[in-house]
Amino acid sequence: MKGIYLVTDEKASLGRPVLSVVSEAVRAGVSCVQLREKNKGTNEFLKEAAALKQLLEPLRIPLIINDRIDIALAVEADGVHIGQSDMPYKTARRLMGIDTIIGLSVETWEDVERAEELDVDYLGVSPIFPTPTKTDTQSPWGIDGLRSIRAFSRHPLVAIGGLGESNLRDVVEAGADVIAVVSAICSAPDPFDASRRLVEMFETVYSREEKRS
Ligand code: TZP
Ligand code: MG
Repeated sequence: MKGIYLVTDEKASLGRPVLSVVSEAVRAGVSCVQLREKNKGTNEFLKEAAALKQLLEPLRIPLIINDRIDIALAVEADGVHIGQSDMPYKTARRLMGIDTIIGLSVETWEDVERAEELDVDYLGVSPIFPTPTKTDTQSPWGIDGLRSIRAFSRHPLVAIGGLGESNLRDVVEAGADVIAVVSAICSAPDPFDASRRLVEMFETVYSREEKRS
């Protein structure tokens, strides 16, 4: 697992439909898409998930659903992303099956330690920096926190929160395998161009890191 991971947010998309932002981003090479809907009813969420599944499946880009295992199962999404107060990992795994992706947010060091016992597919290191996109968070990990998690954890790390072109290099160098963004793509004047620049920058920095290790 590596690359740029788009997390959707209709509110942050400057009036554009989520589907159009996602299609531009995948055309530019993002590796993974998470549908995150905080304000929609189940029916609308389900329709959006089905539309994204139709777009992403032929491209072999994983579709991850935030929080809602029922929606993920209904559209046969590739996985779910759960937070510490969502359905517990083991229950989510039992419902989703072994071949799906389950990502878990870690917001405290205790979360990181507990996750070591779980066969999650990645940790969402949340948030790296403070971000207006999500304000109900614990204190940010910062680059040093991310580095400590990298040294301790056996799991792939997806960094999220306040990330974009200006800090991508530092975050990858500190050990992130994946850079997750909302506003850097959803709120960009041109989501294709913004995604392209992030993807290219990621590839340059990550391949340098791989050579080093
Ligand atoms: N989880 C932790 S921070 C965050 C989420 C969903 C929002 C990230 O948004 P942005 O705009 O990329 O900072
Ligand atoms: Mg959640």
